[in-house]
Amino acid sequence: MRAYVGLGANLGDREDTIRRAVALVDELAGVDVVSVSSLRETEPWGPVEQPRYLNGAVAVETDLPPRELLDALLEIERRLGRARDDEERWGPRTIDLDLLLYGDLVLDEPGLDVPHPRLHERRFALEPLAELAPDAFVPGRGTAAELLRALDTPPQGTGSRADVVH
Ligand code: PH2
Ligand code: MG
Ligand code: MG
Repeated sequence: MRAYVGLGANLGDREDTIRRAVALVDELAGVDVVSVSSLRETEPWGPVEQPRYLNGAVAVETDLPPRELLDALLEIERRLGRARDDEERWGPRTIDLDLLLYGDLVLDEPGLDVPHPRLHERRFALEPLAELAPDAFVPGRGTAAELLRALDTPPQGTGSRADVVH
């Protein structure tokens, strides 16, 4: 199954943490990272004042069912020092791994909402997804490229090449 995982960090050495997260995802049994997007510096979205994020995404090929993939991603967040209990919603984090898409599956279960419920409205998630797979289909909504074009927020990261960390 092809799945897409969003990557975000705005505390500590963001790029190092994201690179380590990608390596750990690739090391998971039953998960291969097949492509990694550029990492973009993005303005924090949401009500909390906080540092800028580095955001990206990876495409994975996986045999794991979605719940097992999600649990493995949460375990990697913990290994990289994230302590969810101490966090505020929408607040800063050392690493955030979000299951954006899992094939064309639609799930609405406790803790497991696929596609990611806010993917279609978030440039920081859609931009790297569209870079990896412009035709990736967000069930019920459209392709990544279409959703990105439909956003009314200005481009981030790609607007200035200096903002894109390759
Ligand atoms: N994640 C959040 C809240 N706000 N803003 C950006 N730009 N990128 C993120 O990954 C992000 C955010 C909490 O999950
Ligand atoms: Mg997130
Ligand atoms: Mg998350």
